[in-house]
Amino acid sequence: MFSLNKNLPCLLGDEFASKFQWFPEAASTFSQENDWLFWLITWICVLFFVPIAGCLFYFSLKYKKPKGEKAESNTAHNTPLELAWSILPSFFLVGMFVIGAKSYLNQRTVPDGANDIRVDAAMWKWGMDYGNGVINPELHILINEPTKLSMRSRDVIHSLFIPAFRAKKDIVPGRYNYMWFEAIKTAGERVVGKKLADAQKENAGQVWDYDKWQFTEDGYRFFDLYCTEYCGKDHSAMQSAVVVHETEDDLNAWIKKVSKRGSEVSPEDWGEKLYLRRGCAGCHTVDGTKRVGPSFKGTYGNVRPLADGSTVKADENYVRESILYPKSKVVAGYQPVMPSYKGQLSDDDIDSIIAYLKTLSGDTPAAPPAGNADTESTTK
Ligand code: HEC
Ligand SMILES: [Cu+2]
Repeated sequence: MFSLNKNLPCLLGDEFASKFQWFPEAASTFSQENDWLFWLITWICVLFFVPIAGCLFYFSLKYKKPKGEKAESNTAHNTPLELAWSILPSFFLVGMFVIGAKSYLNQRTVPDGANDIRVDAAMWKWGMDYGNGVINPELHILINEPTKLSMRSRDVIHSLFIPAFRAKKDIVPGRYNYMWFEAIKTAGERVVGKKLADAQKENAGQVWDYDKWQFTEDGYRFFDLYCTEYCGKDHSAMQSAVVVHETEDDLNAWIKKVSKRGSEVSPEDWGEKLYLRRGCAGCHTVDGTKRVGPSFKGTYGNVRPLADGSTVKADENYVRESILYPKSKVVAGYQPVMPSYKGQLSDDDIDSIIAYLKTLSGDTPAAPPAGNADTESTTK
């Protein structure tokens, strides 16, 4: 297969790009290829534009007629000249097309043996599936190995874009779409120790603020991941992080850590983590304000009015049913838009969410679980 010389200088491109930050960091094999081609085309355009525009100006001044004088017709024809300026540039055009097409085909053809991660896109959250029911909004991959994403949407068209990888693909409901890439560098040194602990403490009980901290909840530096297909009200919030791991052990350790509640984590804390990580927070608040769905404050143990006019007491079974079969009992005043989490949350996960909801109901004061979520051990 055709491959561009990765070491070819980007003409003046690299210089410019790093100086003006036109492009985000180049962190995948595609980045080098795409940027190289981009600058090649740009400079070919400049090469033609400058002399043509220069001649245009020069001649329009040189042959300017005094006012009032009639313009003469000039039908003189120069065949060699016309052939030359038609045929020569077409070599450039065909060249650009061939390089572009080859690189496009390369980016569309997933190599055999790529690590496969399933991606579940929904309004307005990402779920990256690492197998065995481990689903997390962050994308964690291995360096120098091709990763394939098998993507599906539950509702409308989304699009997954990782600028640093120059990789992007639409996700259309009703079918699987695929993309692949190979990361060539990590996003930087992992944050450990006090800085991480402070951030975790300050951020406790909220959806992790990637913009503010510039590292993930576990201290990893990351590349941005966006949805680039306008998909509704909270489209702009549909962003996540890509973490490139240097070793398989490190990646597996992370997967293990997010996979299930360790014995040292209480169900209430785990329930809160799931509430933040699994997209519930996008539709449900815990402070009493309505969002797309009702707030969880005071839900548990109270009587819920349903859309069909009946009522139900919010006990364990009701919450469980609401999570697994959201459409079977719809709360009055809300649209039945909640996605089902069947097959995505384990029984222990659901128990933990119920335990968390109990802490938010009226009788037990909703004390913020201050500082006890810091079980993260920072190895490395
Ligand atoms: C896309 C928005 C959305 C997401 C994401 C979502 N929900 Fe919902 N949820 C709703 C809506 C809307 C309702 C009210 C209508 C209904 O009952 O289906 C609801 C109702 C509920 C109820 C019943 C609440 C009540 O007041 O009686 C529970 C419990 C619940 N959701 C739990 C969850 C959990 C747990 C998660 C995350 C794992 C979650 N939801 C994610 C939209 C969402
Ligand atoms: Cu989207």
